[in-house]
Amino acid sequence: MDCLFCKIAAGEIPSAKVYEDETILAFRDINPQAPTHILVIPKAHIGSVAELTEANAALVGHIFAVIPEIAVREGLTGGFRIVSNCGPDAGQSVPHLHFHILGGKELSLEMA
Ligand code: DGP
Repeated sequence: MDCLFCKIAAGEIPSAKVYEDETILAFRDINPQAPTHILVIPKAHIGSVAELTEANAALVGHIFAVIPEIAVREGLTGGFRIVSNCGPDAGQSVPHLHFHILGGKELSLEMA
């Protein structure tokens, strides 16, 4: 499949990795919106949150168990935000499920 994040997951396109295991990868966003801006993706292709089902519960749980570890390692003591844009109205630009970790400054509360 011609998917940018599948290629990053496979190591075919380089990325600044911050965490990797058998099922997920975290790497720095190429266009950071905050001092710390990391993307967490499953290695297997899932298009977005809209495609998640109960079958993905363990994977999503794993992602959300690793996110706090990354936050500690990145020194995000003041907090952080998790964002997952889903579909065109949300501005999703890469159609492979990803969770943004944003932190390192006081973030704007603007939501829309
Ligand atoms: P979204 O707009 O929510 O689909 O987020 C996609 C993010 O992916 C966006 O913040 C920029 C980032 N991105 C796009 N291409 C690359 C890339 O080749 N490498 C990295 N590290 N990040 C990328």
